Amino acid sequence: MTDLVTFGETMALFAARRTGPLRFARDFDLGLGGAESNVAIGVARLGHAVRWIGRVGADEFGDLIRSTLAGEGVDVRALPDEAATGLMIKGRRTADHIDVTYYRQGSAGSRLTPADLDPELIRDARVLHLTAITPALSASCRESVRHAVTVARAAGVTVSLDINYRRALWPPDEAGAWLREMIGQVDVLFATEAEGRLITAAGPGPVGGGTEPAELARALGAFGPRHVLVKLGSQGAIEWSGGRLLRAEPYQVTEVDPVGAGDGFAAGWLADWLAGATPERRLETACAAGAFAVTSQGDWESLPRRDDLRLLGRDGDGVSR
Ligand code: KDG
Repeated sequence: MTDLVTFGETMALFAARRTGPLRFARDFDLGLGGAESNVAIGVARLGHAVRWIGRVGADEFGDLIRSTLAGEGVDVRALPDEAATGLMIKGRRTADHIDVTYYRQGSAGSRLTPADLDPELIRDARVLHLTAITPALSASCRESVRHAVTVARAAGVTVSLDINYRRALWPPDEAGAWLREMIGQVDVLFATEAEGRLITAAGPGPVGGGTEPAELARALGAFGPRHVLVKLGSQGAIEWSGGRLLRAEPYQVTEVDPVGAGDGFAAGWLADWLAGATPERRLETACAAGAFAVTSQGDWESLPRRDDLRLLGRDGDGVSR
């Protein structure tokens, strides 16, 4: 049995080393990024059996994705496609601002279809983890999400959704409408405040969402999810579960690259949910994993293993001997 199954697009990622306009970047680090595969790596590092499904091109980048995920202990189902692997470019316009550009239209990853998702692979898992990036990629990707959720729900598999809103891929009203259609079928919802408001502001619904994060979390819970996680950045995070509100403070770390923090958070929470940790512990682990994610270049490279979690102790002196 797999603990968690996920699918989506993973791209080759070129990250500029130099700060300034991208056209002057000269040197790039080559890696990979994909919200779902970032979570897969994070959950695998925290000790669980994870499977990732997606399409990749018959190119060097497809091989990079296959071998990197396998090296991280993820069971990779990378289906070969005639289209090229998508690309993501990270420029550092200033030391504090990263510009992400995608070259993913018609990419291998966007050509995933429901037929690529063997129902047995979904039924075999305890959690199906999704993001709302996938439905924004193509009609067949949107259908694939619907198919996977139907299979998961019929089999009693817990459905997790991280909104991960990408303005470059679809406008807010379209994303909001899709999310409102979907949210009633989701057990665990991850959102930033702005993402949560895509749902509560998108039309008539159970409640308005209010201005306070706690009110927003409750409002999102009224749509159906059993667990609602609202990420508050420098304010930490809150969780609304079973009528109970939990709050966690952020960990103070030096931020090098903020991309991937949300995936780290989701990975930490899901790993501890799978491990049967207390609600307080899993929210702490989520915050810690999210904090680790920003401590180095790359969307997932600095995600923690179990042993690393203690390094962020709130009262440590920053040295291991
Ligand atoms: O959360 C980080 C991801 O966004 C990144 O790794 C790539 O999936 C990606 C996307 O669409 O931005």
